[in-house]
Amino acid sequence: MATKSPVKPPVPPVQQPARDDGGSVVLERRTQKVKPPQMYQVVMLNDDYTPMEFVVVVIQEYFSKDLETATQIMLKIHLDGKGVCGVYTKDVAATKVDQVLEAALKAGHPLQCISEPVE
Ligand code: TYC
Repeated sequence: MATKSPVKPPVPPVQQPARDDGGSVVLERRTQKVKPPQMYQVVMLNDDYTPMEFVVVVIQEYFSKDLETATQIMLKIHLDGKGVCGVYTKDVAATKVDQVLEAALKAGHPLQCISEPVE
């Protein structure tokens, strides 16, 4: 004769909706697990040799700025020693830096730029 194996109580599934006192089903609030990515700013540095016109063209071309905005950014760099050209995810910022350095090298200008995490 077959004997019945003892019935185990069902294991409650993880993350079941909870019940409040009134018998209604409520969803528990969960802490946000997904954070926005760390952003990086591309900072262009001043030097005494790169022509202003070249810097303006580079800012327009690689940072999608109009002539007026690019000119303002270039003048800020010229006066303050450095300036932010744009803010991107890490990979995009690194690509922008590469593009600017390659364009400067090709044109024979010492223009430098870096990317750094935004605080
Ligand atoms: N200082 C340069 C000049 O007087 C112009 C310049 C501006 C160079 C911005 C670099 O990132 C720069 N010709």
